Amino acid sequence: MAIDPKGWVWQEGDIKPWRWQEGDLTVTRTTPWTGPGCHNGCGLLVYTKGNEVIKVEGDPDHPFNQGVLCPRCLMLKKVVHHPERLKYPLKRLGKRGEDKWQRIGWDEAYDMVVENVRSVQEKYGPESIAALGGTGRNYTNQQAKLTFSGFGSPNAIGYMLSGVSCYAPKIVVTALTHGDLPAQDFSQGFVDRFHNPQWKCPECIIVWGSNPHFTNMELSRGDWLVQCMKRGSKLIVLDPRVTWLSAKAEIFLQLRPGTDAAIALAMLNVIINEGLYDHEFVENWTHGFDALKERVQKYLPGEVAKISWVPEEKIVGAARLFAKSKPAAIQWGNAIEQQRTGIPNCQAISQLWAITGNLEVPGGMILGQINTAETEHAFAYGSRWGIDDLSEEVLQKRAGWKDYPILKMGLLNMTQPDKLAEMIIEGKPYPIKMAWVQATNPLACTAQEPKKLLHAFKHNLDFIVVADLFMTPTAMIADLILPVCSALERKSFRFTWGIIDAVNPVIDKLWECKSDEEILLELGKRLNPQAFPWESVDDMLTERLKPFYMTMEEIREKGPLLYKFEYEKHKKGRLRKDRKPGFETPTGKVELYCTAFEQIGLDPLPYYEEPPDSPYSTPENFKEYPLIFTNGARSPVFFHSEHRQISEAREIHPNPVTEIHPDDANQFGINDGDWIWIENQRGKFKQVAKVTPGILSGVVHSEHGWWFPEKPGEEPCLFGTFEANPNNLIPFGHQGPSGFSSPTRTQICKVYKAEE
Ligand SMILES: Nc1nc2c(c(=O)[nH]1)N[C@H]1C(S)=C(S)[C@@H](COP(=O)(O)OP(=O)(O)OC[C@H]3O[C@@H](n4cnc5c(=O)[nH]c(N)nc54)[C@H](O)[C@@H]3O)O[C@H]1N2
Ligand SMILES: Nc1nc2c(c(=O)[nH]1)N[C@H]1C(S)=C(S)[C@@H](COP(=O)(O)OP(=O)(O)OC[C@H]3O[C@@H](n4cnc5c(=O)[nH]c(N)nc54)[C@H](O)[C@@H]3O)O[C@H]1N2
Ligand SMILES: [Mo]
Repeated sequence: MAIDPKGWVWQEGDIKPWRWQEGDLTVTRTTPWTGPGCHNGCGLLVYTKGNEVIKVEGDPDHPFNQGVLCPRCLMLKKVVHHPERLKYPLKRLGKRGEDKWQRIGWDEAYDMVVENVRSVQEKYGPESIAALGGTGRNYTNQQAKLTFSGFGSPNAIGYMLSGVSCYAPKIVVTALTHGDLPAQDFSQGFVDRFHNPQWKCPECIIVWGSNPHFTNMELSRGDWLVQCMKRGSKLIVLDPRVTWLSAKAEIFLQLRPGTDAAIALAMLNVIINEGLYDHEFVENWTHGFDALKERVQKYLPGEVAKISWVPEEKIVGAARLFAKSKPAAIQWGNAIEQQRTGIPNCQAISQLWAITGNLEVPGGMILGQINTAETEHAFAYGSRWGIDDLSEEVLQKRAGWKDYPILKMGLLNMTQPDKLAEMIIEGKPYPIKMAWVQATNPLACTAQEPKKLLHAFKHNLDFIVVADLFMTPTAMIADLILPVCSALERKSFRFTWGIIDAVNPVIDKLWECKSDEEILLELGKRLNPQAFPWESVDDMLTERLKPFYMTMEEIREKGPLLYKFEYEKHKKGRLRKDRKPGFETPTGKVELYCTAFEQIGLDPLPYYEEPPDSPYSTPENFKEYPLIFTNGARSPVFFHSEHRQISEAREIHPNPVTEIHPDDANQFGINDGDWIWIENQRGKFKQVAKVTPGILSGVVHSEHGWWFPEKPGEEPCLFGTFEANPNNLIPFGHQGPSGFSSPTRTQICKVYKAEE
């Protein structure tokens, strides 16, 4: 192990060069951040011949993935060289959605953007330009810069998922109560990983609404969890579906979707009332324990069993096993955020690790190196890059700013999606007139009730640009399409959770594609040259690396670098900006009672509330729609709406699948393999039924992100995207009181056989 004075650590000895020759193949070391999409940035060895990718392998020396790859990286060459990649800038001919295009050059494309930006700025003001983005990846901070400095608008990262219910609830809660987002300690702080003598294997891991060996959820990888299981970690799993992990769990809580907060509060009740918490940690390092103790009294395990449909003894057993295991960690997934109680869910679950003294200990939950490195958290949606170019007056026009004080706290520099949707659809409080759509596919994937958005896009917007790798249902209604490079054609860097690594250009750019970085710089220079002073993308990246005290050459040479890691940082003054012991929160402690929430009129303590649509909150409606509807569990071969055109992926996963219990299937006359409609008061969609005892009776689960590249693109078909889209059943406007989280996974529905 080597360490430099700046605090970066790397594997000493045989550092491989970034590129070498093996026979007639060239091997390049890189990381695929992005597209196609994913948040992780694993270490790759890409074998090429000329400008063609021959194969992709995992880099065994990379501390992040240690040679392990998921199916999507193994298919990477198919994505990169796919004949249906967007190849040239395209300008719309005919009506929106007619699928008639003219190939144009980049100069003309940039001119079109500049002309439309100027026109909207003059007629409506710069805030009427919204930049839409999807999940966090390399383009995120670039889009912030383009929107703030280039368009002059505060509306960046318009992530059209109600309540930003991915990652944002976790970021908000942990930023305000812990000072930063902790990860489960699977040894990722050390270059020698599981062999590092400081690390301990968690005795118990709760997997809460997550399926990590399919998803490699943002701060982790599924195979790390498996490594821990091999070393003895016991599992507790909370999921309405049987998963590979739940089948190996010590305790499996097969819950009714949306009741997570009730269970977490009941577990806190058991741990507190039975005195199983860490008295020393609670006394010295937490704020508000007595208030929490009082709050949890009403969440009796027996009562919560009725709400959650999980037997009482499992709730009590899970609380005891977790509290008595030292150390213990929690892998929390996206399911807990896609509920209206996403914020209290995150509070209650994080309090489980806090009061049991599992924070900042080996094998527990560890805070990142981000604060201490005094750099931005690259994964966080909406970076601050360029924000100083906005006046306070313009900033205050950001969608949701006046409604949701959390937006003003600077934790996330992004718009509130439900408010942005209102602006696009209803023009209130002011209209959106131009959409810059980069790395997102709202019609197929993110947007709720997407047909409304389609209508508004077509009729209310003056100009729509889509920057993507592929033609998508959303791109189909654009006025201008910009073809974007894949990760193997770009030069950039990746920084997530303490690892910094080079993204090397493995092959020359294909066709006339440009990287997101090039588009940012070239367009930025045309819009506001002062704010984009760099001569080249290299110059721009060098500037971006300054906070890391790194150069592109250094990163490329030394390979993946980790920021030096240590435990118990709160005792050493390494978590607070003033360098005092404690956590970077208003009270300096882990806030079980969130003082920031109190100040803005939100409940400072966690609570449970029924989902807006449920057997108990809308019993009348439940007679008509008698099943609980959850959705969105990931497939290992797709990333959201991506990879549907890759034949290997479709061979493994040809059609969208809805899981239903045999008892329910029987009752509604459905056989395994039938196409079925899933419907509620807002709409319907069609998927293939998988009749399985692996799902809780009374619950159905559908997949999201489906469209069919093999179907016609022109309207009304739009690659069949509305046929199979669960978002037809899910509303905008049901977000939580903080503006964050939404009841995406907690709807009700009925099912019946489709006619054909
Ligand atoms: N292969 C692949 N990997 C991905 C992605 C992808 O599209 N494909 N997407 C990435 C992104 S952006 C995200 S956010 C992550 C998500 O990653 P994860 O959170 O790990 O996984 P999900 O598959 O979204 O959901 C996990 C489980 O939640 C369960 N679930 C459904 N409703 C509830 C509920 O109410 N309560 C509880 N406790 N569980 C429930 C589902 O049955 C499912 O098994 O994955 C990331 N990784
Ligand atoms: N019903 C339901 N809906 C959901 C979910 C659910 O669980 N249920 N999950 C939600 C969640 S958590 C998320 S994060 C969203 C994800 O939503 P999105 O981020 O929109 O999903 P993707 O399909 O990954 O990406 C959209 C497009 O980005 C392009 N792309 C990928 N990488 C790049 C890049 O580097 N640059 C550029 N310019 N383009 C790129 C892809 O080709 C693709 O067409 O979906 C959400 N939608
Ligand atoms: Mo996500």
